[in-house]
Amino acid sequence: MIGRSLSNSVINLGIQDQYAEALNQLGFEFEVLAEQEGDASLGNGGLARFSACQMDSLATLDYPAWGYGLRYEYGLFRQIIVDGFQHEQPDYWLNFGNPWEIERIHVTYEVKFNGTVEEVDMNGEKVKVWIPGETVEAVAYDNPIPGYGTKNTINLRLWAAKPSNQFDLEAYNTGDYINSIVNRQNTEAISNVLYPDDRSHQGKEMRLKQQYFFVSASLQDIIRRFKEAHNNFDELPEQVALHLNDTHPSLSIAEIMRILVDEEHLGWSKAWNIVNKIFSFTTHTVVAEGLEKIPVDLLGSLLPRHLQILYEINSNFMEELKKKIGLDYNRLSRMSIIEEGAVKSIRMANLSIVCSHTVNGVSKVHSNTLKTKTFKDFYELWPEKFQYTTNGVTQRRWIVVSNPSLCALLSKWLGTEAWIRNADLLTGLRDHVDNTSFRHEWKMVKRLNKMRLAEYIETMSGVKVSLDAMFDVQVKRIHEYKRQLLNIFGIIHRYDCLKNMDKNDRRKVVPRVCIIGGKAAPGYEIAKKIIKLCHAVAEKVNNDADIGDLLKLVFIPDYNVSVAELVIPGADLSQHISTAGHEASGTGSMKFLMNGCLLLATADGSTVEIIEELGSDNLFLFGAKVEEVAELREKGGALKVPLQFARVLRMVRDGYFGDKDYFQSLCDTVEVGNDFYLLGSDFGSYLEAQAAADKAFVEPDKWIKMSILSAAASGRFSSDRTIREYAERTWKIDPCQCPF
Ligand code: CRA
Repeated sequence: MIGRSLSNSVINLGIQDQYAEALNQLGFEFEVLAEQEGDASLGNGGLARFSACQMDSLATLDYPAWGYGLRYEYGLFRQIIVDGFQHEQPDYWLNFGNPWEIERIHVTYEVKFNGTVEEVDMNGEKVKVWIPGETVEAVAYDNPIPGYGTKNTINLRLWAAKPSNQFDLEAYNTGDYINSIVNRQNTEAISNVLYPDDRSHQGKEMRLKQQYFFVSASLQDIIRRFKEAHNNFDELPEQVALHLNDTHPSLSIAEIMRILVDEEHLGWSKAWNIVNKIFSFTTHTVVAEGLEKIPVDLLGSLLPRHLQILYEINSNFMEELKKKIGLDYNRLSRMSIIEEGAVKSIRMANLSIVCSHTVNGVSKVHSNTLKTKTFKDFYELWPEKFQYTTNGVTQRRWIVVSNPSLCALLSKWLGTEAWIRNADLLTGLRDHVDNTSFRHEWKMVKRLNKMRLAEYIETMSGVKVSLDAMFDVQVKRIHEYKRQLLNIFGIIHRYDCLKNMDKNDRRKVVPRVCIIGGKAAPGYEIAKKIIKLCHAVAEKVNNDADIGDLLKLVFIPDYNVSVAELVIPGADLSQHISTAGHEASGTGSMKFLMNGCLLLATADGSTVEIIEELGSDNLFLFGAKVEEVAELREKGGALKVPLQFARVLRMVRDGYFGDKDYFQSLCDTVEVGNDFYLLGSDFGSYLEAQAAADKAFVEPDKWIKMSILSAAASGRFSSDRTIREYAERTWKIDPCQCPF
């Protein structure tokens, strides 16, 4: 999820001024031109944007790394809102071409599917031969990723599916010309469209085809590049580290075994020893239900040889496991790569753990959950495999590109631009926090960014907002666990209080602009209802003359990287309010922190580490802790839920915001006894945290200090730190400077 590339590229290349000057001579303004670029949205949410940040850091820190992915014709859908409802439109981002990519027509590989496996005799030995039924061509498109302050530029190689010439041959042989053309179109469909569900991808044939297509092309490419300089596969682990970013590329394991055993004839145990040394794995998911499973039948018909390999890996693993733990059948079945049951499936996470030398979590909390719950059995078997590397974001994109005024201010007061490569230097801001001119300049920068954002809001939604109000933002994918509904209920409560106040009391209230943005997966009904409720409440609140500037609610449509670049610098407060234990890491909070935005958050994911850096006095913390959640859930209907919550729920149920019938099922999800994400039991402390934020906002000096301290604490959350940790601990690679 790269977003736009122009600003980032000229900044990283250090040619910003010359480029702007050259454009000027041609009669263009850089800022205006940069706005014309469309976003590359080839992913869903946090994981995809995190990958883009990792690429920027890999390039900047001179690591010799490549990224691989799919060149989707249609990226993540565009969200439009009609009458408060989300509609999805295709994102045909390649309409006018993509100036950043280089098509490598000579870098193509055949990717095969279907068919049968036969056993043949080769020099007296029985070997398995896969006779595929379908062949597709993968063509490479390279997207250069320039590092900052270095000549190192790394590559993001994306694969597009093209029909293979073999079809023509078949058509010629069989005379079935028309069908062969239709088949050609079907094959191109493999890289057509990105699946828009960001957490579950169970059992879809096209998705499996996409995964294998991506994995097979990438591995053929990696092995070809290895063979250019090496002829002994024993050297592979020394030369190549493969990182599985979640389980989506985990078929690589079966594919590389197939290449080494069937094509390179290394023999199973030799191949297995090599494979074990090259893979590392990061899981980005918390709940066991979110883990990818592929039905055996589906995999077997699409990739028959791979299924055999997976069975063999599993049977060897089970044998080894029995030697270690004995005949504990429950545990053996939990740890097996194959899940028995109504739909027999391959557990991609188990496969990845068994075959990787390192298993990473994305935050401390997440890693503890992995060790004590999700992968407890594996942790007990191989404690040394488990690590955690907290996610990060690149300050080049999230300050330098998106907040140029803050960038200039930081360099001025830190006396150097070195923080752009070394975010730890941001702690130096603490030295100036008591300086009034610094604080004044800081405030002016925030105001400027709020102005930009206010203009955007007015253009997008027609709502005029006051710059004196607190800009309170929640932007991320819409999910029940992220609890946008808690936010909306808080807003309804605020509105209700305002309505019941006399004029004198209203004058004391801190004005708020509540901003919500994010996409719902097209099939996720409840998430779509949350979007609709947000619009229904906005309609009521924004048109209430009693309320005026005291409260506004705006939904920003089509939240993407470019919108984030505008919204984040303009936020005073941002909300990261997932039910504790559900957000593996969260990276949005890190971007807000860097931009001097205060956080209102639960102790979930990376927020726990943010608190370690920032101190709990400098953010507004609330809600149940991870270790309390299970017990609260058990109490269920016996939980004490504040009266205010019941009142808000009643208002929605009674049709105070219209669409009475439509919202009933949404209300059911948070009704006492059914409230899985604990909105009711967290509501009281949520309101307290909101009140504390109001209180701090009326003391501008205090607020600005907290804002400065937030940015000062953000250094640890640079993806440069993340990548350095991966490089040193997981991949064991050194920086490698460009020689010219
Ligand atoms: N949805 C997690 O939920 C995390 C990112 C990146 C997610 C986030 O908490 O910050 O990954 N998980 O690590 C995911 O995509 C497949 O799982 C996410 O973005």
